[in-house]
Amino acid sequence: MKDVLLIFPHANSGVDGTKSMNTQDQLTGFKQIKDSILQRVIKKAHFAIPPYGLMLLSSFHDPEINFKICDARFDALPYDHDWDLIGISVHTGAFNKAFDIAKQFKEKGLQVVLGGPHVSLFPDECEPYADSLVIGEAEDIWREVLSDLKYGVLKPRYESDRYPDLQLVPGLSKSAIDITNYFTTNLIQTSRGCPFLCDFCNVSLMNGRKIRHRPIDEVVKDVERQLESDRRVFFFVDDTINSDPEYAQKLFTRLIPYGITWVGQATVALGAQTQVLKALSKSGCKGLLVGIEGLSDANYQAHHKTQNSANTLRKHIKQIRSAGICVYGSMIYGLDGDTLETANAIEEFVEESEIDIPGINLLRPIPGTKLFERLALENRLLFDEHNLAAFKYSWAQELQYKPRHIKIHEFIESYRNLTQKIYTFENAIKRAFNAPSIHLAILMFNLAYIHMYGLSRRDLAYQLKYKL
Ligand code: B12
Ligand code: SF4
Repeated sequence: MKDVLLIFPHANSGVDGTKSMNTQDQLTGFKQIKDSILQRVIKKAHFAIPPYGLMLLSSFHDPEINFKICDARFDALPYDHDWDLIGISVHTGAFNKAFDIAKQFKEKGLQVVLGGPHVSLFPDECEPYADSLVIGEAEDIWREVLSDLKYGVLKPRYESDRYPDLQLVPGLSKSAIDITNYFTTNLIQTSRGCPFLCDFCNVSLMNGRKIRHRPIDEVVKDVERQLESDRRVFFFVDDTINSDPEYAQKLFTRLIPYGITWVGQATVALGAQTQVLKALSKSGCKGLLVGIEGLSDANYQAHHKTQNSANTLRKHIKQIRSAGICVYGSMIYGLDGDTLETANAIEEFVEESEIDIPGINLLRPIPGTKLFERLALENRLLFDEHNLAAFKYSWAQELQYKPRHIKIHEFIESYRNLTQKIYTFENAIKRAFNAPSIHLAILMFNLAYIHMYGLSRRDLAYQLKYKL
C-alpha cells in the first residue's frame, strides 16, 4: 500500500487570508480579537470549500493507494508520517508557501510532485522544488504517475499533448477530506475551456478555448452520489455555466427532480437565454457570480471582454433576478477606460441594478495573462515583473499597477471612498431584504464584505503612505 498526501497550501492573503497584509502586527486589544474572530467566521461561513482539483485526484480509485488531503487552511502539515508521495497544488500568488512546504518534505527524503495552475503556466520556475511536475490538467496523466510511483520510477515531468477528454473525470470521492471543515463539499465541474479571451484571466490559456463537457449522465450520477454523503448546497465551479446554452439547458432540466440548491458562475448573457435561465432556476440555482467587470463598451474592447455589452447589462441582470437567482456582480474599478467619474457610475449602477452582492475589485495583473504582459510593456506594473513572488493574492488590499487615466493617489482615495459607500450596514440589510431568494446568505455575505473591504481600505491607505 502506498500513502499519498495531497496538500492545498494556505495563502497568506486573498480570500484564504482575510486579514490585513500590512497592519496585522500593529493591531492590539479589541481590534486584534475582533479581526481574528471575523477571520475565522468568514473562512468557515463564506469561502471554505475544499480544493476540488485535489479531491478529483484522490477520487482515482486504486486499491494499492491510500489518499489523504491536507488542507493547510485547517489542518497541520503531517511531517511525522512516512508518506510515499507528497503532491502539492501550486497557485500563482501563493507559490512561495507551496515551495516552502515542498522543501521541508524533500529535506525529510520524501518525493514531491507539484501540479496546479502555476505549474501549468510556469513549469521551469517550479522544477527546482520537485521530483516531478504534472503540467496541465491531470486526468490523462495521474494514473501513470501512480503506476510509476508503485514501480519506484517517477519521471521528472508529466505532460499530455492534448486536453483530456472529460469522460475521464471520476465521480467525486470525499473520503480523503474532513467534510465537517467546510461550508459545503458538494462541488462539480461540468465543463472546461473558455472561448473568450478576457485579458486579465488565464483560463483559456490553461484549459483551452474549446469547451469540453463531461457527459450529462456522469454529472447527474455525480450529483446523486454526492447527495448521499452531504445534502448541503452544490457549487458548480465552472467558469461559465451557460457557455454552451444547449448543454446547460439539457443538464439542468435533468437535475430538476433532485431538488438541490446550487450556486455557480455565469456570463450576464444568461439574462437573454430564456430557456436556459428557466432550467437553471427550476433546478435550484439560487445565486450566480456574474462577470460584469466594466460598465462601458470601450472598457470591454480594451480588456477583450467583448461578450458583454453595456447596453443590455441592466436588462439581463433584471431577468436573472426575476428568475429567483441572486446576482453577485463582479466589477472592476480601474480598467483602462476608467476615470474618476467611473466611481460614481459604479455606485449608481449598483443601486439601480439592485445586484445582491456587489464585488468591487481592483484590476489584478496575474502573471501569465495578456494584461500582465501589456502592463509590463507599458511600464505600468507596481512590482518587479521578473519577481513573480511579488505578485500576491489580495483582497483588493494592494494596488499592483498604474491606472491609465487616474493618478495613483487619487485612484486609491476614490476606490476607498467608493467601497466605503457601497458596503454599509444599511445597504447590507436593504440588499438582503430585496434579494430574490436566500436572504440570510445575502445578508451574511454583505456583512462579511463590510469587514473585508474595511481591510482593503486599511491596507491601501498603508500602501499609499509607506510604499508608493
Ligand atoms: C472555483 C474557483 C475558486 C473558488 C474555490 C477554490 C477551491 N477551493 O477549489 C474560490 C472562489 C474560493 C476561489 C478563490 C480564488 N481564486 Co479561484 N478559481 C476557481 C475556478 C473557477 C475553478 C477551480 C477549479 O476547481 N477548477 C477545476 C479543477 C479540476 O482544476 P485545478 O484545480 O486547476 O486542478 C487540475 C489541475 O490543475 C491539476 N492539479 C491541481 N493541483 C494539483 C496538484 C497535483 C499534485 C497534481 C499532480 C495536479 C494538480 O489537476 C487537476 C485536475 O486536472 C478557477 C478557474 C479554473 N477554470 O480552474 C479559478 C482560479 C483557480 N482562481 C484563481 C484566483 C486568482 C483565485 C483567487 C486569488 C481570487 C481572489 N481574489 O482571492 C482566490 C485564491 C484562493 C486560493 N488560495 O486558491 C485563478 C488562479 C490563477 C493562477 N495562475 O494561479 C484561477 C485559475 C482563475 C483565473 N482568473 O485565472 N477560486
Ligand atoms: S474571465 Fe471568464 S469569460 Fe473571461 S476568459 Fe476568463 S473564464 Fe472566460
